[in-house]
Amino acid sequence: MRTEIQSILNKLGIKADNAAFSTGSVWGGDANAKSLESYSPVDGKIIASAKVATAEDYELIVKKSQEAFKHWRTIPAPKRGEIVRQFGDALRANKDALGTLVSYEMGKSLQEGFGEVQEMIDICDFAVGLSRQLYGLTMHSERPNHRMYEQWHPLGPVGIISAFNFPVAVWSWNTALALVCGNVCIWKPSEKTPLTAVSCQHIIAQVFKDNNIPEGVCNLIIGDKEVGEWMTNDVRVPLISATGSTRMGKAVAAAVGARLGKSLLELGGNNAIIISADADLDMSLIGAVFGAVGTAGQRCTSTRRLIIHEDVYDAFAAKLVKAYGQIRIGDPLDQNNHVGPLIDTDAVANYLNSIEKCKAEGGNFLVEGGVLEGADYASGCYVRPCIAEVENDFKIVQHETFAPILYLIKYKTLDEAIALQNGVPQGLSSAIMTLNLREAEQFLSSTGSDCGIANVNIGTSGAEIGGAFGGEKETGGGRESGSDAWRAYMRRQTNTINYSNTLPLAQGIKFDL
Ligand code: UN1
Repeated sequence: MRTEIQSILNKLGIKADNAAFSTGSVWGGDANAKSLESYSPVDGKIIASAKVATAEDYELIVKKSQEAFKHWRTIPAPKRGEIVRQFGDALRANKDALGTLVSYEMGKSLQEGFGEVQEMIDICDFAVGLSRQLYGLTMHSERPNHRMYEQWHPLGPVGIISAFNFPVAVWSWNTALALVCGNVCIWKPSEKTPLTAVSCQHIIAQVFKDNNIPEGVCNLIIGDKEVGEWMTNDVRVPLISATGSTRMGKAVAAAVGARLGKSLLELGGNNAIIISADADLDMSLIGAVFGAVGTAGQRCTSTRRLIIHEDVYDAFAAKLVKAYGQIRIGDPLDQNNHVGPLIDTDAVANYLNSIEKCKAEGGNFLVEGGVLEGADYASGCYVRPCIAEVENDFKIVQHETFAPILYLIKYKTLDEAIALQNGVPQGLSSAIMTLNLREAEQFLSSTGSDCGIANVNIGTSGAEIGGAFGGEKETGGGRESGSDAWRAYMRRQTNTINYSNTLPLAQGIKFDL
């Protein structure tokens, strides 16, 4: 392991990185359970190994969390917010260390690793304010001397299933909101990024300990698909918030739906930017290239398609090809590089397979893909971002490939462009680049983009935490992070109070004894 990473682990106080679960300060697991290894895609080395949780471990976690919930929900929301504020401060103190570890374990550029931790800090700040704003409405009762209002109560243990691509930020979006709402959390991180999860658990557990909060409020459980299935099938976990592929989300929705639980799904995207004839092409270039190659195309918000007006198509395609020639691929911890590796060699195989399929369907590659070879790329996970001219209805274009493959599609009219943009099964993020007000407003209207996120003169990725994050159709319909996404983490209760000295019935019904 690199020495800088070892010193980061020391700084984060990680000693028990082989444990299968943590309820706070206590780490545990069956020593004979099978291990899960965390490989860095940066150099292919094993960074750590973690035990996989057993069914007994899981039981213990759920029981602890139920116990902790009884106490946590009684702490006033602003006091819970104060603890989240301290968590945000702990993240500030550890931003460099955690951001570097994210970059090393997941492979995103160091800048994006720091950005990910910044998102965590931002959501903590948001949640602190929110802890004084968990508003319900008041209504006028139809009966005299009656008062009607609604209030929001916590749900209980919230199951958080997160993906490798944002190994820590998406957990924190869920956790910060769930905590101020009075819930406790059980986190199953991606099996590809257990070490960053262990680090976060160390950081947050210390905050709880410093505040004398009994353990079990934030729990970590490491494991594979089976652990996720225990959670999704468990009536004791009223809400499952899951981030990942559409295939995974359908399984989660079916299992949680079968027990009438709540699920919050943030699944695949197939995000497009429309580049209008009235676009600022230089600005569009930055949005398109960052959107397509940032995080090596492994964001759910990554730009996968560019829908370009025929009048600017050739000029913009030429700019793109030139820009792709300048992209530096390599060690993401070296800030001179723009693009790091894919998460693992399976992802590389998937990338190559998608390129083959695209060619078989008639895709014309303006920038060829391929796997980089040589000592600097020994992990076998470094690939070239590529660009192909395609038709929107190619099967491969309809599918989300989690890799830096950018598809170009030509259009004539804005109606056609919007139909193309909407003409995929997914509905997460979308954008239009235009200086034409009419075009921008049409794109944002009810006949425009069908996505959860629709931007003007901004790319598809890099959303701020203040807005609700998520999308429609196969993206799953969930909303996390800002705006009123907190409501998903609470149950609503309507209260009607009679302070009169009679008991009138609603709807004017007479019932005299
Ligand atoms: C994800 O890829 O799952 O909007 C989350 C963005 C980031 C979050 C992405 N703020 O690109």
